[in-house]
Amino acid sequence: MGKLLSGRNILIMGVRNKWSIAWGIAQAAHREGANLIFTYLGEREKEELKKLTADMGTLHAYPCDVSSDEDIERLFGRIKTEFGVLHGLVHAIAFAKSEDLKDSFLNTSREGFRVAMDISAYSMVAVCRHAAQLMTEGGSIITLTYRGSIKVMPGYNVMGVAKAALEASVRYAAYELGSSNIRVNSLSAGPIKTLSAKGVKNFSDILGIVEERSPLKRNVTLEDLGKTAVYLLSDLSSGVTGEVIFVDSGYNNMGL
Ligand code: NAD
Ligand code: IMJ
Repeated sequence: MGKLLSGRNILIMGVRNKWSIAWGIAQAAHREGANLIFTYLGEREKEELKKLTADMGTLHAYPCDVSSDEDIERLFGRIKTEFGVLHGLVHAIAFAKSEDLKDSFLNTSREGFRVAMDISAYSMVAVCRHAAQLMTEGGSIITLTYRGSIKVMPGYNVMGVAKAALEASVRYAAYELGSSNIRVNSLSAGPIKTLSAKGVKNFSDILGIVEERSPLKRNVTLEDLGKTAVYLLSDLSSGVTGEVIFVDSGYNNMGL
């Protein structure tokens, strides 16, 4: 079989370092022949991207803070000028204030709730709208979610609410973009030790529970996520849209 993503322009948002899920997906898409375009949040992430992509050829990377409408508009303007067409988009971005990811969910402030929803859910709606304009040959958009959207994970708190909004946004976006042959899906990852999981209380216990109780008896890897992302970004998933695909060693199916 030929490479699954050759000739496809794919925008990857959310690489922070080599542990980032977005980086796992970027590597898998690169192996399948995709032309990768990256966004980064700040200078530190830009330097990290330069190092990570050193053997991938020319780096196409643009700054984008998704809390800024101007950044988002500028980003897609530049992609339109430099690439014309977009075939894929990976949204792997989430943020909540650290004080809202511990202790009491009910103590979430109005501002903390707004920030989590803005960066972790609304940003997907905004980038879908802009990306769709450039997906003139059809396309595939994916985002990353977590089972804390449907079940209570102590400490995940306002992020669980934001992920529920994100998953619902995926369904509405999929409905609107279907007639343009643009598919929108989310990939629900099991726990992975990234910077976004650092500092989570009892994280190694959580990893241990998945290893012990999941059908596959192991935790998922960046490669597992990368391969499913390739499936969702490629024509292999041509009939799939609006879905939440679990890549969690099957853990979500367990009752006990
Ligand atoms: P990560 O920290 O490597 O990635 C998070 C990214 O969000 C970073 O690149 C950061 O720069 C970016 N970001 C934060 N605020 C931003 C803003 N205002 N504008 C632009 N970018 C911004 O961690 P990760 O675990 O790879 O997270 C990627 C996605 O995967 C997130 O949506 C997360 O919720 C999801 N996820 C993670 C896990 C896990 O266990 N690590 C499990 C399921 C889902
Ligand atoms: C995050 C918090 C609490 C419990 C958690 C997580 N569990 C897992 C995560 C069990 C797996 C990681 N995850 C799925 C996330 O979506 C993380 C998002 C996140 C993490 C941070 C940490 C640093 C910070 N803000 C954050 N915002 C979002 O300041």
